[in-house]
Amino acid sequence: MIPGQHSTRYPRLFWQAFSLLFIVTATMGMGGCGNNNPAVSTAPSGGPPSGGSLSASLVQQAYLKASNTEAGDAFGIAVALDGDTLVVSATGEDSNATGVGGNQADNSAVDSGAVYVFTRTGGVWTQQAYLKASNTEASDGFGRGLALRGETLVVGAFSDDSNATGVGGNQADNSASESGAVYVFRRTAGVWAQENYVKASNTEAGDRFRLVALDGDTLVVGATSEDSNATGVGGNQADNSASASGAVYVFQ
Ligand SMILES: [Ca+2]
Ligand SMILES: [Ca+2]
Ligand SMILES: [Ca+2]
Ligand SMILES: [Ca+2]
Repeated sequence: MIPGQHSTRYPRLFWQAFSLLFIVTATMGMGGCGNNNPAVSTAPSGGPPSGGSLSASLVQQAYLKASNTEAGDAFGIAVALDGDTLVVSATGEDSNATGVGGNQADNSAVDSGAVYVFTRTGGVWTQQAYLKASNTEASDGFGRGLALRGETLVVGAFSDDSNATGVGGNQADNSASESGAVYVFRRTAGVWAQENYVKASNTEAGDRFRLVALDGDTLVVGATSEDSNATGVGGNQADNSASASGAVYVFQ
């Protein structure tokens, strides 16, 4: 998959020339365009910035690769950072493993995708975990969305194909091609485990439910190819007359 090229910058004069209302509208429109905008999936997870101390004399601290580097894996297509924990995804990774710590050497599930967790101790980064979906299959693109807050990690897979809706549905179904899914992982005493499998409330083929943001007890998921013509909050989810208009789902 080739990341989108949508710019997130406008000339200063643009901002000065239009009203606040128009700016808000334009910003919402940008967030919904394209299926593979890395700026969306890798944006900060929300809430007040925890940084602000970035040195003016930046130096590179580390050069990171996957534990099972191979051609075409696309390691780094999305990244998320919280404190001394860094997560990196590789949507082109090909192992058929499921869950945490599986067989990284397998290549039988092409482009299923993987997520790698790194931690930093005393300025030194090491890989802590190798994560796969609980229902790994070829072309699922696990890792297209990433958000990390404390001990909770959420991962979007843009091409998961289950027709399930809501939380904890049937992961084995494949009747809704590229509907997308989100996986919630939690770390306890340094050990990662999958906690939830999340789908949209109106799952349908091609919706690409997979871009995530996380803050506190709230999870937000974007599906840029959802097709309802509804407007605002709580509209008709069953409509399909506005192709790829996009939708956002909030979970708590
Ligand atoms: Ca691949
Ligand atoms: Ca591989
Ligand atoms: Ca599947
Ligand atoms: Ca629909």
